[in-house]
Amino acid sequence: MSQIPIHTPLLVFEPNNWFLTGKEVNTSLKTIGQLKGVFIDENSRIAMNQDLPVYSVQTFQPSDDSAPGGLSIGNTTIYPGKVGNEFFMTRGHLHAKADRTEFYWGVNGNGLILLMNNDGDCRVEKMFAGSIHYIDRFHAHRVVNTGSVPLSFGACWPSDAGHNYEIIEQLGFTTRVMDSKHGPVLI
Ligand code: S6P
Ligand code: ZN
Repeated sequence: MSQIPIHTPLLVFEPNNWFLTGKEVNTSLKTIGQLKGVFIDENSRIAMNQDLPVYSVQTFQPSDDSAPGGLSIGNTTIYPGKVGNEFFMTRGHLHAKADRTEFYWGVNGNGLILLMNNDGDCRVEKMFAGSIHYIDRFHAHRVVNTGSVPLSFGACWPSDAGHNYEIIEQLGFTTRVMDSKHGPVLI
């Protein structure tokens, strides 16, 4: 009989609820109350239930190693909903080390990913179960749920990338995704 042990994997991606399970998975929730200034219609946001979940983020960083060469993986689920006419979305960020790249892949639902370069030009791609998105160096990234079911997507990025949210708070994205009687529109 073989002496070589067979281990269980570090992580499991649950296909039924799109959740990562594993010992050191970190899970956090962003609620309406935590997203001040993110949506264009701040009065509508203030009038909503502040505890309403907008998106959940799960991340796993192997052995807490943020040295160059390490990778992190995560899963984000954006619930369906709107603030005013603007669809629920992530805050969006540039990496603190802005030359770090990332992959996103769609797992469930429908939406759009916004990829904005240093000049403020936005590339918009459709996101759906099976779609794969390359986030190039120096590109801020945000995902918008334009559908009526949760939009879930996976992500894999260099562990030393970090997050720069301040730049988005100051400058915002040049493209927003609003609902209209003809469906989602970019403004
Ligand atoms: C990390 C990666 C994702 C996002 C997550 C939430 O580099 O891009 O894990 O952190 O989708 O988005 P945000 O913009 O609120 O961090
Ligand atoms: Zn990122």
